[in-house]
Amino acid sequence: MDIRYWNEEIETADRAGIEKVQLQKLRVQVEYALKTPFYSEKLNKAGISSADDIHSLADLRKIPFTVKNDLRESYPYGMLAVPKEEVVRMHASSGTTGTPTVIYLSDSDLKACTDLTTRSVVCTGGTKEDVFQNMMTYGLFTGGIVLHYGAENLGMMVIPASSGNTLRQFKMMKDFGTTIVHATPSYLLHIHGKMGESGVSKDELKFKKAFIGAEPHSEDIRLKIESLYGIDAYNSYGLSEMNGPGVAFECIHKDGMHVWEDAYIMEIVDPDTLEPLPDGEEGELVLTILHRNAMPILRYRTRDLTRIIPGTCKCGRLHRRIARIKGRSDDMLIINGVNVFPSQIEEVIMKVPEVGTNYLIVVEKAGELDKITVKTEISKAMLTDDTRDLYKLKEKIREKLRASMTISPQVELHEPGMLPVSQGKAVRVVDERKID
Ligand code: DLL
Repeated sequence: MDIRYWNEEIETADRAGIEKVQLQKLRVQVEYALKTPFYSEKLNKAGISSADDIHSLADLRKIPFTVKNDLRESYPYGMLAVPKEEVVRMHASSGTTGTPTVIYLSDSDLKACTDLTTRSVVCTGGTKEDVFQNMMTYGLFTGGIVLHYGAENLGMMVIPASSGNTLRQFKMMKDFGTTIVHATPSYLLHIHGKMGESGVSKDELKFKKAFIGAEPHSEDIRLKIESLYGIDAYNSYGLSEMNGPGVAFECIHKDGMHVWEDAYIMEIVDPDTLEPLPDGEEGELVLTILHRNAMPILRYRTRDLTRIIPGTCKCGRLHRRIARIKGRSDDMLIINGVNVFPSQIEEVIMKVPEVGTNYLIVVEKAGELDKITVKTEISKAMLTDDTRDLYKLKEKIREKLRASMTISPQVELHEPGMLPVSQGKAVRVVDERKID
């Protein structure tokens, strides 16, 4: 197989080379972090008042962890390390319209981020001759625009299709000769069922590769996508706090995702004790971004569970690989690529006076897509045989959920006392999807 690099020197650097770059960059990030009220307090408490307090990579462990809530509490500009005029881009995590987690990039941050997504595309064998149809959502989400920039930087023709409008997706694929698609795995599977309706047949497409990510999926899902379309599908991992896609990507060997270690320091920790785990053991991924001058984030608890794959990859890159994400150490649900916390749902429904005290969130597969149902008891006062009132209430709850999250769940109303009550800790979520 033909191995190509985007930046051969750094991609094939040995451990000592990678660690040297990491230390240099970490020290710069600490200097930037100290300019923010949030980190200056945190770092000073930990005995770090300048980059000179970071002598080796082992000193990283002196730095306290950062969590999602820290970003929320610093909203909107509490973690900004440069004057606002130096910011050229912002993004927010998918999902909530409550207080979002927002990130900011300076011009040099954006260039570094784009370089990583170009590198990611190249490591799957993508070239400037490819036509790239980006079916990830644009908007505040990183999925669309961040990979868009990377593909464009390589010189590919980019079709900023975004998600939705399935029949047009196939028409564009046919008309423009799309060779690579970027989408969530559930969306790619979902649209396959509509190909017939679009009047386009597989033989009319030049489709060769897909980048799939933004949500957990199993090896079986990848194989299914590959065989349905007759393509290669590459797993892509990232999170908005760390610039979105381009944190870790599979290369042509599809044997785990290379974490770009000149750009991120990764640690795998025990989610309970937060102690580091050796390579090969599964734990929570903690990431420090190494080029984010506008908004440094140090030792971020991703909550994603994975392990480092021991050994080196045949592609020659020594950036270590992580296994596909096994789950999360918190209760965040990912519904068709959109992040949803059960607490957000609770907050919305409990503000509706007609709603009783017990509720249950059920997540399952409906065809290839995820389906979420919010089952809620109604209050005694609401008990009625008038189906119109119940219908109106259902619609009201649904509308409120839709307005506060970017998903539209099914709503089911139940009589008081009809939903199961657990003996111990309340079970609020039943997730019937399986990821192996
Ligand atoms: O999902 C960024 C992204 C966009 C990644 C496009 C890949 C492709 P967020 O909305 O902040 O950002 O969601 C991040 O999604 O912490 C994981 O739990 C989950 N996730 C992302 N990629 C994968 C993957 C984007 N390949 C959260 N496998 C992360 C499993 C994934 N889970």
